Amino acid sequence: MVVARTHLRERGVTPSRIGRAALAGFGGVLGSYAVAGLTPGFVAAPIGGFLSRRLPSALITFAILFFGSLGQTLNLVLAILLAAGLLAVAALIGVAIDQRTGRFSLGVGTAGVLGWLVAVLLTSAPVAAVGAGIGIGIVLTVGEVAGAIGSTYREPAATERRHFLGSLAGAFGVGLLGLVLGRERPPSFDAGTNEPHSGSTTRTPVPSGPSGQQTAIEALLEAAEEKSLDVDGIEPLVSERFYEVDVNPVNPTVDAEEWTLSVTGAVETEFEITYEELLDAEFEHRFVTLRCVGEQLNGNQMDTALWTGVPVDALLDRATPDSTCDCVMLRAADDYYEEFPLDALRGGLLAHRMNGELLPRKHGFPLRALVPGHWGEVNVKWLTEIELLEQERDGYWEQQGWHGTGPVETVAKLHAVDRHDDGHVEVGGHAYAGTRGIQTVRVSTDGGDTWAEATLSEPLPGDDVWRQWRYEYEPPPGDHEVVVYAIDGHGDRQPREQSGPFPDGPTGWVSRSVTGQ
Ligand SMILES: Nc1nc2c(c(=O)[nH]1)N[C@H]1C(S)=C(S)[C@@H](COP(=O)(O)O)O[C@H]1N2
Ligand SMILES: [Mo]
Repeated sequence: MVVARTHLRERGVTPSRIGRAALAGFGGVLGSYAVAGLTPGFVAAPIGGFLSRRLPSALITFAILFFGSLGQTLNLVLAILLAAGLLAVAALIGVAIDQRTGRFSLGVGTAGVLGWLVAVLLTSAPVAAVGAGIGIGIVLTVGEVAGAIGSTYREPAATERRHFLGSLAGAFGVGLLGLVLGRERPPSFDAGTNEPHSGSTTRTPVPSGPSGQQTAIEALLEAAEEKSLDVDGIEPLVSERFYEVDVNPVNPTVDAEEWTLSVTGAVETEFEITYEELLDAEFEHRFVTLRCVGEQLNGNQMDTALWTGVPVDALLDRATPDSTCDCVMLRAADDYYEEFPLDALRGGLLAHRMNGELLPRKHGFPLRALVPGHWGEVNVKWLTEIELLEQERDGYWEQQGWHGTGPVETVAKLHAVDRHDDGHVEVGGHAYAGTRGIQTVRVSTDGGDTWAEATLSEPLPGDDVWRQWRYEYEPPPGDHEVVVYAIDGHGDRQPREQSGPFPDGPTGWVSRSVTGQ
């Protein structure tokens, strides 16, 4: 240990210099963020993707169940630390060269170029990688300048300290720059708008919307608003905040002009279709609900939107499937893949618009699959390939032990408990049973002894969409238990037996203790 340390010191590697290199490493990450934003060009993005693919599946499942989307944030933080570490090594080599040759410009130049190289190797994005090199360069240079000011009059230790503090200031500077510039990215389409971001140079065409269809969409959305029950604390029939679940911490940025969708594998004719051809194809608007198999029973990962897209059957017929297993694998630009029966895909929609806007990046721009009545995970975003298989295979989540490729479980959620001025209590939520539809929702306010029927929202057009329910009652004195369950369109009651989300979705009746008068 001691020998190694002296050895390192002889080579010009001191704790303070390691500190400066570490700061320069962070400077590199921040510089990369300033240029690339949260896109695949960001140095931490491929590391995050690697982590979510290579971490033990038990750990991933644990993170999803206990941290939810926080798990993704933890993954990103870890990826940023690792990226900073790699870039710090580049910076340290530069610092050592400076020390041995006495030529700072040679040292900082080497560090910058090595940092750039590391970023290119990680992201394969040579232009965006320049940000990493510049970030390292700025931190080392500010540190050098700070240390050099009046250094002849000071103790060497004080100079070292100045070097370090200067580097810290440099890293802060690059960080501020990163926050300002990085948030302007990506130069693609962001959630909820179909405007390219300001200052972007994207060449992606921005279709003005299916001509004359915008009014049809508006009319449908308006009708949905009118049908929404007026209950405080529950989402309207078209969700205002649509949940998001991704396997990678950074979403892919797909250039629609370069993008194609191919239909491959066990088919008579393989073919490829461009974004333009897809927008020209006949489309329809559908209200569709999605629900994640990994959510808690009364969780918030169930939402509805009005989607515009091309019925998938048209493409399947054109390819003429010849699959012995009658199964299909959907693949995506983020290396995600899910396998399930071909029959489930039939009748599905390939959506390129959501609530009238171009599909937002986080929901799969330019194209996502909507598979009627099935758990969210097979509704593949950033779709690039529909492969007809000869043999069944596991998808991404099934390799992690999940069984989430089937139809959704029936659920009635309880999200609102509102007290009215007249002393009444109003409870409400959403109920969803995939393509089986919702027939009835029943509510008990005495822990399940007696039951009453809830009021349901008028059904939306579409056969894979939720309904809202509400129920008003005069509360008894003291605490009481409100319990709710749904009956699906086949007349089947939501299973009562409680189970957690892993591996095939949560089951049971939602119940909640309410304090009475
Ligand atoms: N390409 C790709 N598609 C994906 C995912 C993903 O990580 N990558 N997540 C899946 C999961 S688990 C769910 S629940 C839904 C969520 O869709 P949303 O993020 O639009 O709500 O997308 C599915 N499609
Ligand atoms: Mo999911």
